Amino acid sequence: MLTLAIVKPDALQAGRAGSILAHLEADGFAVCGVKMVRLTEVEARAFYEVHRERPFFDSLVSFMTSGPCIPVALERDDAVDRLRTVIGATDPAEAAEGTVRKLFAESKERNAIHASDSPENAAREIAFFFSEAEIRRNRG
Ligand code: 3AN
Repeated sequence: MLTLAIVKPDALQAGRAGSILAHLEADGFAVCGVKMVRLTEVEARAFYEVHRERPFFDSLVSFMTSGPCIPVALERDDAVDRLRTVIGATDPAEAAEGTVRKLFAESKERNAIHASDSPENAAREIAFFFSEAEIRRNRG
C-alpha cells in the first residue's frame, strides 16, 4: 500500500530531509518515488484545497511556497495509518515522543512533514506529484 509524505520547506531548509527519510525507512517504509519541487501558489492552493475555508489557509500556502519541498511516495503495510502515527500530532508540542514532528518540527505550521490522511487522498496526492512511470513499486 502507498501513501504520500512531503518533507516541508522548514525541514529541508534546516538540513533535516535526510534524517526524516532515514527515520521513515527505519520504520519499514520503502521509498517508491521522490523529487524536489518548488510549489507555485496555484499548485499549493490546489494541493490544500480541502483546507481553503480554514483561517490558516493563506499562511499555509505562503509557507509551502516559501522554498523547495520533497514529495515522497512511500510503501508499507498499512501505510496511510502508520505514517500518520509515525509523524505525530499536527502541533509538535502535542506530538508523541519519537515522532517525526516531535523530533524535527518547529511549530503547528512549520511542522516538517505532510502525510496523506486517507487511502483516497493518498492516491490523489501521489498522482498530484508523480506520473505512473515515476513510481517504483517494491511490493505487490
Ligand atoms: P495534518 O498535517 O496533521 O494532517 P491538518 O490536515 O489539520 O494537519 O492541516 C494541514 C496543514 O495545515 C498542517 N500540516 C499545518 O502545516 C497547517 N495547519 C494546521 N493547523 C494549523 C494552524 N492552526 N495554524 C497554522 N497552520 C496550521
